[in-house]
Amino acid sequence: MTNQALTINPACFITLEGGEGVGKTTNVNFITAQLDNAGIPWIKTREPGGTPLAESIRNLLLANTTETTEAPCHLTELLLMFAGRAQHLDQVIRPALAKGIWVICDRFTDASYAYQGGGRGQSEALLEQLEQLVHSDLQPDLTLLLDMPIEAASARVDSRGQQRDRFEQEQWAFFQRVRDAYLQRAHQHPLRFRVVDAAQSLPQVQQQVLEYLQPLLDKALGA
Ligand code: Z5A
Repeated sequence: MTNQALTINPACFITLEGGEGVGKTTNVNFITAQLDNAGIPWIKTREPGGTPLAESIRNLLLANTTETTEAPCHLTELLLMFAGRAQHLDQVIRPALAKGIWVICDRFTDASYAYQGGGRGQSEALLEQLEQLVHSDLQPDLTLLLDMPIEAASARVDSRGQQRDRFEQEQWAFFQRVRDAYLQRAHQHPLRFRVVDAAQSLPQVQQQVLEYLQPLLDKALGA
């Protein structure tokens, strides 16, 4: 368990995490609206993806496999996640932060700990090595973990009526391990993580998100 103080940079790097359908994208948009209200410059981005090359890697990672296509092995999947991340950091995240622009990112390295670590069983030591290699000097200022039971989140995904991607086709035991790994990450990094009860109504979720965002806004605005 680490217990470093929450670092507040001039521009903040905020990540949203959680399983499928918990409301990450919805709340990224809610946060950017709050930043607009406060007159704070921002970009929103996502992982895997965030640059043209990293989006190509995303397509490889999410594509459903058929009889004629090859599924990435677990190590390939992990390395592709970090390859895209290295590109995303270099082309988008670091340049924006350097210019004082806040970065709101839909998933980041905690997702690799949850999915490739918890879900696929890759070792924490390997994940830590890759994290060190790719961004030893940079961590999110705030990570909002949207947490809710997997059955209810899955129903939200189904209600969209879209085809499920390669990850979304996994079994419930996989998603339960992912959820458990996320909660363990939050427990290990209590000053960076804030856990939001994503099963609440959207106004209630957003009230909690705002409560966790407010200290960063106050700091930025000198309140
Ligand atoms: N992945 C990985 O394995 N390793 C990594 O390192 C990274 C990612 C970075 C793609 O992620 C996959 O990549 C992901 C893990 C893997 N796979 N899975 N599963 P993604 O982020 O693109 O995919 P996703 O997690 O499936 O996102 P999503 O389906 O778009 O869900 P979301 O963004 O969390 O939810 P949403 O679109 O905001 O909301 C879902 C619906 O619920 C929508 O209709 C909303 O209007 C509704 N909603 C939202 N909040 C509420 C509340 N509070 N009440 C009621 N309804 C709500």
